[in-house]
Amino acid sequence: MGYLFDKGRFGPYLPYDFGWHSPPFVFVEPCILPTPPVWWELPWGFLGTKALPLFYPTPPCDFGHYGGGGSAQLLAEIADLKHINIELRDDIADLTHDIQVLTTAVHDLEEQIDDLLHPPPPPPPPLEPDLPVIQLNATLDITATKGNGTWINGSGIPATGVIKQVDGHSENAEMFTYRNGNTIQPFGVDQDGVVIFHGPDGPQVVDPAHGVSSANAARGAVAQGFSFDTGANAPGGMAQQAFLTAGGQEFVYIDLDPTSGVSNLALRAEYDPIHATGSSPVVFVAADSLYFPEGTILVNDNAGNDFVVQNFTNLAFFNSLIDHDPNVAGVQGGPIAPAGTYDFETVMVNINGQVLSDVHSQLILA
Ligand SMILES: [Ca+2]
Ligand SMILES: [Ca+2]
Repeated sequence: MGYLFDKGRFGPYLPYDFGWHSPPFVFVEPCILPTPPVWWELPWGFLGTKALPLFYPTPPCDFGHYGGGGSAQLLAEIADLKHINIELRDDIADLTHDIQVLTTAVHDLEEQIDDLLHPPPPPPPPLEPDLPVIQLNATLDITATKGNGTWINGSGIPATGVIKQVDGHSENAEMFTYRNGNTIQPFGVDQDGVVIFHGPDGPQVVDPAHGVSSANAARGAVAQGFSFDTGANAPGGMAQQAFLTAGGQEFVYIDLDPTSGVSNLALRAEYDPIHATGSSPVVFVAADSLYFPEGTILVNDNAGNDFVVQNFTNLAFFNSLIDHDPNVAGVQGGPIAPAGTYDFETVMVNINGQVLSDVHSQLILA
């Protein structure tokens, strides 16, 4: 299909050769032909399989100034003679419309080609399930205390100054202290939500500035506490026995790698009143076989009650597992609680396997 414009308003001028050998033309006689003429090259594939170049006038231009009725008849006769399909159009509005249709079609095709050449990127991975906000300088739920503002564990450890996440009746809390001394407040929280603590390396020494009145060469200067409560915001919740035997899980990950790398001793809670020696019926066993055979009971003196299990751990307990010289292959021994960076993470998983909370801290000893 080619479009010719005439109807007495466009002049009798025909482009040379008029497309018998070259593609069909849309021809508009301008009052003043641009020099050189303006050609609009439309791509192949529209209006059949032929290219469609256009003359177009330089506005303003009086189309009505030219032509005569004879030109339309002439064009029709030529078209008939040459067996080409020509549609005579009336006015420039038709041409504008046609160009708009073509432009839209070209744009659509360009978008399709672009989609083929540049497929969209794969969708992002699913987001982590939303975890409760990490609360800093928080206080243990009263069910995880002796009722007098202290942890159930130990004697007189304040229930304030913990970090924790709470989901319904579950509370997952951690605390760092100068052992037998003051609570340590976080240095900061990194972009991944890891709460950073600073403390002294080496054994517990007399440190009045931090409330430590006695030394203990067999313990690191910093103690790491954790508390799992399945009956917070009472009444309600599940007893530890019901929670753990129904598939609920509680994990403690104790990093024993002094470097910025992580090598966790993974502990998993088990309801085990036979082996538990503290006020909690829960013990912690090796959750994997990295350091001990999986299932080995490692911590059985936990404090707590029917709903709570809590304890304080210390890097001195695991000193034989710590590689004091990362520059030499194998594990080299050395003094307790060596300077370094130790992650500490506590995780609660509900009976349906969904993570309830994940409190992740990092203790930097120097
Ligand atoms: Ca580390
Ligand atoms: Ca080493």
